[in-house]
This record gives sequence, C-alpha cells and structure tokens, in this order.
Amino acid sequence: MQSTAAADLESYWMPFTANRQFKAAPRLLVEAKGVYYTSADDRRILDGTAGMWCVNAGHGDRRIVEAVQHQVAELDYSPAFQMGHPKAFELANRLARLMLGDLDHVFFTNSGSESVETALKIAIAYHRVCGQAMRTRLIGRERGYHGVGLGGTSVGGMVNNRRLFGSLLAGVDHLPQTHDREHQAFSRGQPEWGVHLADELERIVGLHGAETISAVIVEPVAGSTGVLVPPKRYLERLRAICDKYSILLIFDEVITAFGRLGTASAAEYFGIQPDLITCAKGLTNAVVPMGAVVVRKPIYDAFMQGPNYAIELPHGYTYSGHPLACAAGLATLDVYRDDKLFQRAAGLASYWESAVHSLKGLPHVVDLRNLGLLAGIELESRLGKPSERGFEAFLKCFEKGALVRTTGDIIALSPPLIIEKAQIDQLFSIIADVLKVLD
Ligand code: PXG
Repeated sequence: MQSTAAADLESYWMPFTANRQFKAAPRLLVEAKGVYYTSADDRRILDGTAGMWCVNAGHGDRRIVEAVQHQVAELDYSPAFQMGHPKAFELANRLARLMLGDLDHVFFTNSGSESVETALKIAIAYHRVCGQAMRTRLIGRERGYHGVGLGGTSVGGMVNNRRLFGSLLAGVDHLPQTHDREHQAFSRGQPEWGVHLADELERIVGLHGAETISAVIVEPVAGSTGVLVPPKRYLERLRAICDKYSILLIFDEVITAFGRLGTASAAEYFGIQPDLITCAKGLTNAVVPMGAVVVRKPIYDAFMQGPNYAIELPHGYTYSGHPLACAAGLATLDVYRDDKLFQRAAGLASYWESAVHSLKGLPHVVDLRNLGLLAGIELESRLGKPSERGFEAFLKCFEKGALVRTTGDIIALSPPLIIEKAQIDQLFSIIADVLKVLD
C-alpha cells in the first residue's frame, strides 16, 4: 500500500480540487478493473462516473492495454507536423465513419479543452478564408462547460470557472441556459418545456448582426453543470437559426460522444448535424489522453487553397495524433464495435431511467434528470452554503463504496457502458442510503 502521509501530498497542486480538504483526508485510488476501482485502503469502489465521463468501455480492458503496450515498443513517437504515421490516418478514417454525413475530416488534439480551442479557431479562420473576416463573434451558453482554455472559458457559462480570470475573450455572447425547475422538474428524458429558449439566438443576432457571428457552441446535453437535458425541439431550432444566418454550429461532445446516449454521437441521437464536433474522453477510453475535432467536408475544403507547399491551418500540437493515443483509440473503437457497447447503453437506458427516478421523494431531492446513461440528481442547497450538501454526499458515497461526481449540489452519474443491472441497483441503493443519512 502506498503512503498517504500528509507531507507526501503537499507538492501536487490538484486540479479542480479542494486541496486542503483532500490532503487532510486523502482519497487515493490504486487499481481499476471493469466497473470497480480499488482504493488505497483496499476497498472496492463502484465507478458511477466512468472515471470522469471517459472510461466508457470500463477499466483495464486487455485489448486496449495490449494495443498500447505494443505501440510503445514499436513506434513511441512520430513528429506531428509535416510527418505522419499510419495509425493517425486510420483512426481519423474510423472516427469519420462513426460520424453523420459529411462530418468526415478530423483534427487531433490531446484533450477536450484543446479540442474546443481548436474548433473555435477553425470557426473564425473558416469565415476568414471564405472572405467573411468580420465573422469573429462566438456564442456560448450559460451553464455551459467547454474546458479551461481562454476560449473555452470565455464561451463557457459557469461563473466559478470565469470570475478569477479577468475579462476573458472579447466578442463573446451567451444564450440562456435551458434548465428551469419550475417547468421541467422530474422530466424523464427530454423536457417538454423550453424550445423557445433557442429563439434567444435570434435576439443575439439582432443585437450584433449576423455578419459578425462566427459560431455557436453548445453541449448537446450539458454535463458538468449537472446533466441539463435539452428541451424537445430545442437543438433542431438552434440548427435552423444557425442555417438561416450562416453561423457554424459546434456540438461539444466531449461527454456525449462514444455511446453515452446509446449512439456514436449525440448528433446521431438527436438526428442533427452540427458543422463541427469536439470530442475527447471516450475516444481512447481515457487510457491515453486524446481529443479530436471533426469537421464537415466543406470546412476542410475551404482551407485547401493557395500554393500546395503552404501550411493551410497554422495550428496543432506536438502530440497531435500521438502514436500511443492512436493505438488506444483504434483498440477502443474496436471494443465499442465488437462488444456492441453503444447498443448496450441504448438497451440499458430505460432501466437506468427507472433507477434514477426511484430516488423521487427521498430527502433533499428537488429534481431528477436522465438521458442515455447520464443522470443528474439535484439536491436542495443548504441556506447560505451552496455546494456543501453536494460535497458531503460525494464523500459519503465514496465511504460507502461508490464514486459519483458532484457539481454544486447536483450529483452527476455516467457509468461505464459495461455496467450490469445489478451494479446499477447497487449504485442507486448506495446513493439512496446516503440521502437518507445526509443532513
Ligand atoms: N468540453 C466539455 C463538454 C467537457 O465536459 C471539456 C470540454 C474539457 O475537456 P478536458 O479533457 O480538457 O478536461 C469537458 C471536460 C465534471 C468534469 O465532472 C467534466 C469534465 C472534465 C472533468 C470533470 O464535471 N469535462
């Protein structure tokens, strides 16, 4: 067992973590297999969050492990600029085939945040290469999360992630968020109420002028802010308004891609084709960090002009299309296909929905939301102490053997797609027990 002495923990400045609380009472994981972690004190912890919405095929799948082991021995690294290696092209082709229609060109990154920065830059540059250099504005949404780059923070809509960081990017505006407890509480799947909120895009266009707007970026289902499911017909209407004004629509599918809704992408689930998709997480099952931006063919084609020795898009990363990530990605896509994991998730969705809504009536529960294998359990906040009850729920679930995520006072769930019904029961029985004892 590894030492957890307080002194050993000091140097690591942990991301998005209450560092002092953690270091006083550490929660260390040392192994993972299937849907379970093992903690440093040798307890089995049911993974209710697929790591952080990313280990969709479950932990430690031999096929992925072996693909990465083989790759590191064969080709550890290959320069990403002006050079290539076969697996990067193969993975791009495989990913393109999973996406709708002419979403068929792939730019590799190393994370969701980098995918978002990349997509925003492509959107601005696209209009410029099309002769519309004024189209630079970016439209995000309140309660959106698009990673932690300055672009992603700017289009994002979570106040705690924004307020420390100054004025952020200029020329950004936000749609209103789509969640309203008064009209939507305890909806199963997509709420009936709220399609009109998409019309706010018309107001924003009216304010700034369509000819100044480059792109709208939204998560099809907002994850980090507590699983906000889009109202029925909302995404369709956003698509229609973007089309009307030639604004690019970006779906940030860092959470929703790779089976979370029972389909390869949320775009497929909702039957709506965005112009760009950002993804990461489940692309490699999180075994090696990797992200990607998938763009429609006309966007790629628009850049393919000028002398053919010239670099068309001055953008990229040392580790774009890293061989280890590509090997992990190819093996992961094989596992999804061979084990039919997207279909499996689709098949479990109604059982999952019933389990989520079985919590109705338990103490503190003010809303329950679900779609695919996603759930948000919203707890009433303690007066003057937002997030405290949520954090305690998280700690108590961990004590009782389940890993959940909390965001404010909302418990968010996104299990590995290999979860069994009995394990779903186990997860919700732990959560129910915790809710009963929580102040
Ligand atoms: N976009 C979306 C929609 C995301 O959910 C990112 C971008 C950024 O990805 P990277 O790989 O740079 O972290 C994300 C990440 C949580 C949680 O529990 C959510 C994310 C990451 C960590 C925790 O809310 N989403």
